[in-house]
Amino acid sequence: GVDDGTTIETEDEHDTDTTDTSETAGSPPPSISVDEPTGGLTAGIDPVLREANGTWIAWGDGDADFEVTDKRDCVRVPPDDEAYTLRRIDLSEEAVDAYYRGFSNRVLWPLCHGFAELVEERSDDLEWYRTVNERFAAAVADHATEESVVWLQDYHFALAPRMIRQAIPDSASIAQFWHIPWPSPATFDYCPAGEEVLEGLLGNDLLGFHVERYANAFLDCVRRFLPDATVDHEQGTVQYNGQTTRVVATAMGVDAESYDRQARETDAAQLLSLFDRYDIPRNSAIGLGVDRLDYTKGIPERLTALERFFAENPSWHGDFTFIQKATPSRTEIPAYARHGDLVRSEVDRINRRFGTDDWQPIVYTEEYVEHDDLCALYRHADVMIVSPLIDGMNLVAQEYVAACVDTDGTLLLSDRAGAHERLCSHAVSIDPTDVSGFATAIDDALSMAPQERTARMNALRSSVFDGDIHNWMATQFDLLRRVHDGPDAGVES
Ligand code: ADQ
Repeated sequence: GVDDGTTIETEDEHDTDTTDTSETAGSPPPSISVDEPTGGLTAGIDPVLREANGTWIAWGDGDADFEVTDKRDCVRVPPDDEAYTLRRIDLSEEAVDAYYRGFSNRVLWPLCHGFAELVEERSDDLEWYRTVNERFAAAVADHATEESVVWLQDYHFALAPRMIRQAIPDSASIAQFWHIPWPSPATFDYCPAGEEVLEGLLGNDLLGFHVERYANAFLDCVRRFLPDATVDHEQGTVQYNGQTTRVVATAMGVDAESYDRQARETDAAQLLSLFDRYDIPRNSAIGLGVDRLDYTKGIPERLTALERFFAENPSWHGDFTFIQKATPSRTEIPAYARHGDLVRSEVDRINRRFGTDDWQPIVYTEEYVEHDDLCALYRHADVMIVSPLIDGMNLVAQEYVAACVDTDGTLLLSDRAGAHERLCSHAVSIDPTDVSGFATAIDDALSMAPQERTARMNALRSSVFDGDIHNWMATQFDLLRRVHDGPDAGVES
């Protein structure tokens, strides 16, 4: 585990509130209720925080969040077992728009995913990104001691590590995990203030990516854009401005046991009520997609492949239904709004083409799915389709495997997801842009012999359980301790 002095700083996926607090007038402490958010980062980090018993510094824009921050108070969460401290940073709407919906998600997100044509530079966004990074760095400095471990999450804090390094004792350690891909130098060349971004990240002792190719791309960018840095590709180190940064690949996993346990608790009645809710014929085989509504997730390509599959396989009409759960995300950004419209109109078009009075080939819903319903769907889906055009890792693929307790489902997985490196040998690999190969893979998955399906799923389950979230966390802290204290440092358990 991690000692109590740990300071963990992160950003919460903004699409749903992480924590909803409401205060009874004049009677602290406030009562707090928690909604589980949608987004891989928070889904992954909450169990880490519970184990670490640290301080989570995050921002929020809900009224209730302001009540907490107005008191300049930290709260212990979650309310039922007070496992860690939450410190909220209040950001104005202008700051959120420029920092989060601006530089983070109109510049860094598309750029890191190789969508340079979707980068939108607006005049004040970069300055706000700097300001918010400074505010977080100052908050970390408030909490940090000589022994602190500061752990930053993701692309919203590219500048903060260097600022934190200057503000806290030298003996404290700083690490960051970058949850999304890192682009090639040719693409990174389009990054406004690219050198500043690289310099910011080189304030870390340890910088983690999901897979080697992103770590290598980062080193390539440092070599190209910071000529004064010394890059050792073999050791994965950069020396710059008197600081050494170790750059590593450590693939993130999920809390596999909890998905397994929750899936085993689902019963046939729960599944039937889901079938009834979505008007699915009771004998239909089920395909499933679960994604944020993001242009990187390959949902239109998946719909095109399904259309081809239904066109070529009329015998499956009425006997196979595809459920697509899509969670609206970053909807104020035009590229996301356009993408949402495209997905919805494609679903309508395909349903009009093949649907009958009793059956729709695609059940599309944007509603939030409760965790137990999600696990019921994962458990009973015959085919899970995860088809991103590019994805740092993709946790949905791993959640499905962990919840597939009857070992009778098949995972179709894009060869462009980070998760593919871990799961490719026993998932059915697809190229999401190859319509014909993708449609054939859907047919193959539905027709696969039960023994093969089970053998593949058992192998997938071993990988997902071996590399779960606890393993990822232990690896991060083990590496950080070694980087910070030298290779002979002991590892606390
Ligand atoms: P995301 O892009 O958010 O994460 P992903 O890893 O698939 O993508 O995680 C999504 C999470 O949201 C999953 O835990 C899933 O269960 C949940 N979710 C999605 N839609 C839902 C719905 N309709 N109802 C309920 N839950 C839903 C980013 C990177 C990924 C990387 C993660 C973690 O883009 O590549 O895997 O961070 O590093």
